Amino acid sequence: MTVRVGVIGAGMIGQDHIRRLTDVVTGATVTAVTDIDQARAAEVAAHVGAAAPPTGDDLIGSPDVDAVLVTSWGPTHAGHVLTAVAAGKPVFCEKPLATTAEDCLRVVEAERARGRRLVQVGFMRRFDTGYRQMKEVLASGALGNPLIVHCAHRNPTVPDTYTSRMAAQDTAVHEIDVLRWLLDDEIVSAQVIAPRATRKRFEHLQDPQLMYFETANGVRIDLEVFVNCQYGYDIQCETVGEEGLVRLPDPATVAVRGAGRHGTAVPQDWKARFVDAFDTEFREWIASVEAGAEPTGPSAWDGYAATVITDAAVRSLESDGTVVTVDMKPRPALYGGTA
Ligand code: NAD
Ligand code: ISE
Repeated sequence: MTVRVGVIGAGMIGQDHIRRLTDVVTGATVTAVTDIDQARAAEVAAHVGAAAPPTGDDLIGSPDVDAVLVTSWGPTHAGHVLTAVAAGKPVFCEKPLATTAEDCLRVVEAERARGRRLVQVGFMRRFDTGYRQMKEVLASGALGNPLIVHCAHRNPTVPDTYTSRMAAQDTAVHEIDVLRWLLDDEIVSAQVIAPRATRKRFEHLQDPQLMYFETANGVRIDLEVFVNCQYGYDIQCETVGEEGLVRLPDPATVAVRGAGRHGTAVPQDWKARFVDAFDTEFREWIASVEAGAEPTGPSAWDGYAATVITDAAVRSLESDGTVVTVDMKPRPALYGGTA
């Protein structure tokens, strides 16, 4: 069976995922594309021979759409996801699942009411080979209990629309998700400290930020978020255990010797750094839809958890670095919990 996907939001990542579903992933075809910018939707749809229905509701209701991909702006995600769940269609939602914890919980409740998972959230790092190898090492027990995690998330620059809150909401949210999964543990508190600010930033922005998280098992995480670091897109992660440590590899590139130097290139953006992870993410999502199975990737509950934890980080930043307790509801049985 070929899975017929309808895409809501034909912007930057929407177009990239349409290319991926069309040219990279087998077993999928894009049959509909919609955007509030209808001219853009028509152009992108025509490129892949898809229809361009006027609204997200029309797209979700179309008999030519088996599964829905939401790549519109964050505040619109929850509405489209709820409509897709109500229609009983699998839905892949780019991060964030919703911009408020309340809206995330509405999605969780909608899935619980149907008695099955239909939603996958676009935290692609769980599909990165390096993170998967780290998880295997940690799960094997070879390093004993994990104790400390050191991370960095650096972007070369950000536009002036990027705000200090987005360091947690848009950027650190990827570490928040991947570390919950990597450690199989829950984050219970957040603290954000503002070090000396770089001069290479827009005046309104606190950059870099140092974030500290504690897990239920007492693991301490430090995360440097530096979004105007100038030199590249650089993701670092090292977990220290009782009997050793495991470190995320840098992406493999050739080493060049010349002009008196020896080195490898640093990726310049997240698209290049995580291209393989995105491809794997969509291959596995399409395979689950094709099989009529529940998705195996990040769930609506993971989307809720990420939003609650980023809310705590934002509250800490805005209260001069107070340690903020994460106020998370008990995890329902549908997502492996007991509630
Ligand atoms: P973008 O602005 O380039 O594209 C969004 C598109 O959605 C625009 O064309 C806009 O007109 C359209 N749109 C907005 N509301 C709509 C609605 N209700 N119905 C239909 N179309 C609508 O933004 P982007 O950079 O492509 O980001 C989109 C989403 O993807 C964001 O939530 C962002 O956080 C997420 N994202 C995820 C990653 C990742 O690493 N996983 C990376 C970048 C962006
Ligand atoms: C962006 O929104 C993303 O989602 C990228 O994956 C992330 O690494 C980047 O820092 C964000 O700005």
